[in-house]
Amino acid sequence: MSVTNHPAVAAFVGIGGNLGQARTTVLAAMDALAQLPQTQLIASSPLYGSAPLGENADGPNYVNAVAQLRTTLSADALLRELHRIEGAFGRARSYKNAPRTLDLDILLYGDTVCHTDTLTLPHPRMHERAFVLYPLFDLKPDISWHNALGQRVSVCDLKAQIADQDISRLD
Ligand code: PH2
Ligand code: MG
Ligand code: MG
Repeated sequence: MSVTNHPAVAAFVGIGGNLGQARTTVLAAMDALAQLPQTQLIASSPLYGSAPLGENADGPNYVNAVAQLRTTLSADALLRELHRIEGAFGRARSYKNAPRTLDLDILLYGDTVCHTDTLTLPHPRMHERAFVLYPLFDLKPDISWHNALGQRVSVCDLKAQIADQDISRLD
């Protein structure tokens, strides 16, 4: 791994899984994030359980959490590392929203707004998902970012809008 002079940014990573021992996997994924080069794990959210959400989404309930990182990896390098960790936990890629052992998504990477073939930032669906917004709120209740329309949105306002989604905090 080459050392870069990329400035340190705060990155938030969504963690989820619904196959196998999902709770154990999510906790192990936190440890794997803490081991990443050029990266510190700043905070990890509580765990949440919820039914699979989205088109074709099925299988057992998900376990989800969010990790806050400080990293000098570029967003692309971080994404590569996340894919590597997913692979180490047996992640297979079949159809969109297929059940999975481990999903690691970059939600926010500093203030970066981008849309490429491989990465869209902020995560294009995070604003509508309780399983992202609840743990993100736990970590940083005052966080806000720009959505795809360039409007500033806050986790606090968004969380109020998705209050109808069924989600429970796991202990
Ligand atoms: N991830 C998906 C699709 N649906 N539902 C829940 N509850 N949690 C997830 O992490 C999740 C999902 C695709 O990444
Ligand atoms: Mg995902
Ligand atoms: Mg993913």
